[in-house]
Amino acid sequence: MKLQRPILVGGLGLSFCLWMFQSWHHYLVLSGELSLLSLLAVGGGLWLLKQKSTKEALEQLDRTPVDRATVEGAIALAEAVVTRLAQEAENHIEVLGATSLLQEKIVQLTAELDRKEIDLAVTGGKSVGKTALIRLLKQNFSSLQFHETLPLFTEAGEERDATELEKAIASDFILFLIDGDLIDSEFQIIQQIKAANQSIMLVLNKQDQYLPDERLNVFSQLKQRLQGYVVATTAYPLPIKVRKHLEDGSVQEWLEQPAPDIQQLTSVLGEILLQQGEQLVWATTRRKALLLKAEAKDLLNGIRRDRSLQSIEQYQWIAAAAAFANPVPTLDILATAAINAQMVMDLGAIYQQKFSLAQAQTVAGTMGSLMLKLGLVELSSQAIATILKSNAVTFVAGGAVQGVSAAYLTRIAGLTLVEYFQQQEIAIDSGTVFNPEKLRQTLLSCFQQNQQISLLQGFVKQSVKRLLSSPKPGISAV
Ligand SMILES: Nc1nc2c(ncn2[C@@H]2O[C@H](COP(=O)(O)OP(=O)(O)O)[C@@H](O)[C@H]2O)c(=O)[nH]1
Ligand SMILES: [Mg+2]
Repeated sequence: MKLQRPILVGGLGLSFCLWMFQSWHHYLVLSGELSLLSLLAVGGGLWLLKQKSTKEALEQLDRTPVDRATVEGAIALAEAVVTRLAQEAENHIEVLGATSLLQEKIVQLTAELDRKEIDLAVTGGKSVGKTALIRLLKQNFSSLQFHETLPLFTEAGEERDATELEKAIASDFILFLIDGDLIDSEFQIIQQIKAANQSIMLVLNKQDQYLPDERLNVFSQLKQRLQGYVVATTAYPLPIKVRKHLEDGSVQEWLEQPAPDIQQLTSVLGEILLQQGEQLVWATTRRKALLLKAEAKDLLNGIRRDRSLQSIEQYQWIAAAAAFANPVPTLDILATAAINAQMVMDLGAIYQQKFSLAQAQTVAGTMGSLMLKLGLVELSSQAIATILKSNAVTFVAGGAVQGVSAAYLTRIAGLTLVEYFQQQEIAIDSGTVFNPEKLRQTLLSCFQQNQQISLLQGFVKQSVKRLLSSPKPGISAV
């Protein structure tokens, strides 16, 4: 049995003796100056092998280490996207406010790198001892800023939990309190915090409420479920009844308030702040930079999507009119009109991805043959033909199926490109590599999204109206 973390010893229960027996070898090697006697003399709340535990705590923080250069890189990237946004937002009044706010935040980020105070969030369920623990910690750590979140897992619901979690993740370090075994919802939250690359320490409070054997049990369970670090505390022990038998045979009773015990926590926390305080601040700054970049990218994508949709509409009606005026077998639609290399270039330009005409033709060709291979052309022409018939628009002359299909496939191609470009990292200096496999996946999911009968019906109606109102031979109809 290998000791992964210190074991809380509250007395000499059976499990403790077993543990002693099984790990005697480990014990002799590790505990150096500790004599067996001093071990036997320990009372409740004492931790063994403290030195090792602190070292492990630092190793087990389970956070990708962040250095200053990495954070500066993240800020620079966010700044580039915000700058781009500011350029493209010029004619979009609706995002101007948000854009200038992001610009201000970018400036603040650089200053954040040298922040000295550390923000510590204390979170967990209701009445687990958050307030009591903070009161004690304040006496030990004057340079820390404490934030107690509202209690999680209450009737207030998951939405509030999410908000509180977001606040906690915005801090530099999280203490997550529990006062019993870890339940599933708590485990989920801890996983979310780790996924956000935020540092967390699990604090098992109210140790005074456990029997020694129970403590070990709870601990070994936690040990199995978590890779992060766990400490145990008693922030506000219940009073103990003391009874004294006097010589005259009478009995005196009174309540005594035991001292709290958060020593394990303070020593590990102290070590972490000393060794990693700067890194914690950098990690927070990096998270903020990533968030900022994502926000800016969202806004930018919104603007670009609007422009793209306008462009796609134009090309789709051009294709429709051409196919309507000059009907060809549906399978030839692609070859003649549907996927226009010029549209690829236009959309690419909106997303700062420059294509030469030859490249754009390759992309258009790839999409066309993909659509054929995946059976999208046949599927959609059949569906469109069925809708046209069932809507009794029989008066529509031959070519309607071709016209609507051409429009539809052009639209799918355009939406696919938009989706594809959006998923690319915002290209700051262009030069992105074309990824046909990604394009194939995007095409499929776009097709599926736009294949619902109700959507298609709407599209067919709109197209027919458009085709009938456009003067033949239509190319000028746009
Ligand atoms: N027995 C015991 N009770 C505790 C301990 N810590 C806090 N409490 C009690 O738990 C209750 C809730 O504590 P509080 O700090 O307000 O919890 P919060 O809701 O998480 O802020 C109070 O009655 C505290 O006295 C502890 O270590 N042992
Ligand atoms: Mg409280």
